[in-house]
Amino acid sequence: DIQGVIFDLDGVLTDTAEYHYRAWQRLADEEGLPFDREANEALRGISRRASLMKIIGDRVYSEAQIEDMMERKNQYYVDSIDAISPTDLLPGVLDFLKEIKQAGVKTALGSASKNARPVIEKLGIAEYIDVIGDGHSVERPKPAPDLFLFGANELGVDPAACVVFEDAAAGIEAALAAGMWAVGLGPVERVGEAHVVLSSLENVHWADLRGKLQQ
Ligand code: B16
Ligand code: MG
Repeated sequence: DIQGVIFDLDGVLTDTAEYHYRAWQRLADEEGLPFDREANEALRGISRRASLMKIIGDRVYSEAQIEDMMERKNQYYVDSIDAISPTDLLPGVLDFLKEIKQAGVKTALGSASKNARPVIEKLGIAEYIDVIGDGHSVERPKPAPDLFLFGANELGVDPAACVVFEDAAAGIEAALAAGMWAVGLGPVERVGEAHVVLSSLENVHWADLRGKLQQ
């Protein structure tokens, strides 16, 4: 039976993607690097460094310049998330969190972001998340299974009894590599490898979903 739920953050509980996008765009403009909303799609769910590598492409920078650019982008991002509030929760999230808590299911966050903790607090959902796995928790980013395995281990739940909610292809891959159930949120073209694909958490009920996953 499923005993643990692991949530990705950006694209699942809230849409910080827009803030990440604006911060990267500002950095790219300052550096004269080509970047736009479409290019930003390829950054969904991937780490800060991997994102910058995609933006700089085959241009050559020193490690010091790379670190400086990552730091600047992060500063723009951190400034912009200051305004996050519970109204930034995606549709259905709060009801779903309440429902699974009621059902006695344990919950973990499995986000690539090093800023996940303050975002969870600003969203007002810290009381619904038992364990935080974030960009500080493990070395290897998604699609490696490490972050989700960290969450399961901290929860004390067998990976096979965990379900991951993800909006990124790399996240679904990571969940499957961890031997967990995967629920994809978004278009089939992106998250079609998941066991169940949903458009959002709106009107999703734990009892139904659990049945769908285990049959
Ligand atoms: P940070 P998730 C990811 O969050 C974002 O989708 C991705 O755009 C970002 O680069 C990554 O976190 C790292 O974030 O720069 O704050 O450490 O989807 O894994 O919750
Ligand atoms: Mg995500």
